[in-house]
Amino acid sequence: MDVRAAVALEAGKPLSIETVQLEGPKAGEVLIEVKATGICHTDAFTLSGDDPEGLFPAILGHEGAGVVVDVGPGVKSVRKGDHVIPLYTPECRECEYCLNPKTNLCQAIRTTQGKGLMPDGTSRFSMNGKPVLHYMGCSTFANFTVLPEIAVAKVREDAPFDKICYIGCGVTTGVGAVVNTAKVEPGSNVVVFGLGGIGLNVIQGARLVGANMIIGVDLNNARKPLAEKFGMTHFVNPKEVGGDIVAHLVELTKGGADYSFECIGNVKTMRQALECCHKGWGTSIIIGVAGAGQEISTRPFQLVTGRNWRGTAFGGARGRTDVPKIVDWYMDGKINIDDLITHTMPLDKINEGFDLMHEGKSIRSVVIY
Ligand code: NAD
Ligand code: AHE
Ligand code: ZN
Repeated sequence: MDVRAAVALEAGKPLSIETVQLEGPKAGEVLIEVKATGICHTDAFTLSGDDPEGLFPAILGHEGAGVVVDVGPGVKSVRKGDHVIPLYTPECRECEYCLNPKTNLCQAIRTTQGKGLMPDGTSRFSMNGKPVLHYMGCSTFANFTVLPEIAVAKVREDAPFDKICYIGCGVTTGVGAVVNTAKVEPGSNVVVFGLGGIGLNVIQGARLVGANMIIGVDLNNARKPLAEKFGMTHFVNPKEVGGDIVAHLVELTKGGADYSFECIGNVKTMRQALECCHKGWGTSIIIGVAGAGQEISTRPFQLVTGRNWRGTAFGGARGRTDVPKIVDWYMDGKINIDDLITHTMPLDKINEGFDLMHEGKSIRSVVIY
């Protein structure tokens, strides 16, 4: 079938709105009509050419919501008409990783997914007779897409697509990093580096679990009012701190953060996030994705003296199990998504969504099909 897609033809160029061809679902796959998709910083990261796994031409987008319109042979867990959220971290419930409670990183299809292909090693998308690659197993910058059934979470039908699409990445990543990965205890002091689409969800997760101080760090002062609305108690702009940001944060927390979260993707702020943690027990969680060739560093003494350095993907969530629950949290008013969706646009204006992100004017832009 013909579908409308924003195609990443090459690194560093705007997306190109094209009609591409999409094959129907094969065994174990489902065809989804995508109703809405968020634009995450990771899409911009891959489009920039900094992603070692970035391949072109590809259809980016991994933060969507839609409806199942067809299923391939053998599909059992969803059927036509189901409302679903695509999962870039699938949940097969059978692999060594799914059977280990210590991780959410299902590896059932990771190898082909990283090559922009479906599990059978081929692409369902093509343009002018040539294959166009999938992205993170989702490719939500197309109005229809095909996914393996293990990579969709069935969600309730009264939830609005243009809001719950954000649960496909940003909301789950931020809130999940607090709840699943760090397991932040009530009364903890928390520092969040980067108050964008991920960091603000870390902040609302920290408030949800009853954190004490919630310190937000960002170069953009315009982030302050919204972050306060989501639970931030103190704001720090590193440009306005006279001197060392780490020393400033350690003083503010009277000894260091119990938990810090890096939500930028900058290896320098990753080091600051670790080093502002409390001696003896502080834990820093890396969420930000850094470009090819970047490496983190610190004095090993920081770890010898009890700080912990960890990372998280998709907030430690097991998508088919946890995503429907997060949709319930939203529908029950436990978490706020609406105020983070600052802009909406049709597909043919998607490049404006990337511009707004780079200019620091948006938190989340959502494309509505
Ligand atoms: P965003 O662009 O919305 O937000 C980034 C924020 O960081 C902005 O507010 C910006 O002003 C601030 N910032 C930039 N440089 C800074 C600096 N040096 N000091 C302080 N603040 C600075 O991006 P996002 O969508 O929130 O994504 C954040 C990061 O998380 C990206 O690297 C993205 O790729 C990554 N990410 C990771 C996962 C995961 O599963 N691990 C999931 C989603 C996104
Ligand atoms: N491909 C990159 C890494 C990108 C990355 O770390 N992706 C996160 C999700 S970011 C969502 O916005 C992730 O889930 N990672 C785990 C995985 O298996 O990809 C690189 O550096 O090669
Ligand atoms: Zn994302």
